[in-house]
Amino acid sequence: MIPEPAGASSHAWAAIAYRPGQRSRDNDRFGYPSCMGKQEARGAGSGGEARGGGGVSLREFAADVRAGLSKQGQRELPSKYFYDEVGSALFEAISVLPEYGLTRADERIVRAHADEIVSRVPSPAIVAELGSGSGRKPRWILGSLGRREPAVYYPIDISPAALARCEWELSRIPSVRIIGMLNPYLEGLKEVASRRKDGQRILVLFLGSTIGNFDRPVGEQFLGQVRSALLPGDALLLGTDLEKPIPQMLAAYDDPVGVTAAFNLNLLARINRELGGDFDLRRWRHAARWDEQQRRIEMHLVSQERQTVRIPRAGVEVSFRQDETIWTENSHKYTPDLVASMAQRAGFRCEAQWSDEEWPFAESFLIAISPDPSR
Ligand code: AVI
Repeated sequence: MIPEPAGASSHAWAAIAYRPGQRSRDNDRFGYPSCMGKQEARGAGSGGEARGGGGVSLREFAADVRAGLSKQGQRELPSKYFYDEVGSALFEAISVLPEYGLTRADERIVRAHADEIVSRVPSPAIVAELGSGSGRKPRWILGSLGRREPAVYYPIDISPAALARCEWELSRIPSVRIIGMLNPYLEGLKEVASRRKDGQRILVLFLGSTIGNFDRPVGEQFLGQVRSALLPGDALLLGTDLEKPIPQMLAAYDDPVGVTAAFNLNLLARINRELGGDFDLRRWRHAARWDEQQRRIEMHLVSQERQTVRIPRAGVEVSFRQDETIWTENSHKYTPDLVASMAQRAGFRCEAQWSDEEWPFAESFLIAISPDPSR
């Protein structure tokens, strides 16, 4: 572990607490890097293993590609592999597209209600963020908290570059010390919890509707695991994108400029770069679909003709029919009530919700409740 600096983080590069070789299978599922500004990461795991963009081991990438593309029926690739250096830059571009209002709505709500959010967390408090983000959203909360008391902010991410960038962005907030945690989300949160001093409350930030990229039961299970790492009275600020008219949702995931298409296609390009694949990107197109039953946008890559693809470093050769798709991402949409009931099943009480007028999005302020209802 790299030791923490003695004083407050008045410089750009705050400490990164890194615990190698501790990734469990379950945590890995929740350990993909932040959804903003995911940058190239190297060495974010056990020593000596070859790594690709985003800090993921090439062996793991190859195994996931092999498993997903060898599936009978619907073939798939995990969305966590979107975020290599190119994919992270494309996601940054998506977040400023006029058709994709999610990121801006999230920031507007946090900014407008930062003082109230902070006032709901008793003093003294520390802040942990799942995903280190671009720093734009936590800035308002940390500014408010720093005006109240000296505070520590722990961004948790498996990408060292994303952490470094976040620390750079937030380094000048008065009275706030930043300690980056180079871990999967749940591991990092447990580590933060183990460092809390007597009487300190934790405010966890899980913004950007990242939860929407988990299957619904997995997302709920994840919230339950976050709850398990906390004590009653700790808080979770959860950002969720809300349902809106279908054409608006489809446009957000299939913009006319083609940035989202490039973001999706980059996954195939990444397989070519890192695993020696021979995907011909001109024979694939991006598609976004609304699944009415599951209430989610799905992203797919559609094979435009019959073709066979070889990926030597994943040890696969796959034939695709014309119009066959590879399913790459789910983005679930919510209603405010659905978020509150999901949170309740996971062990939280929803104390407040704020939404945005321009782009339906909800920020829910959740309090960890005692598992024993009589207490
Ligand atoms: C990161 N995540 C919340 C984004 C979303 O909206 O589901 C990822 C994304 N995929 C396409 N555009 C944005």
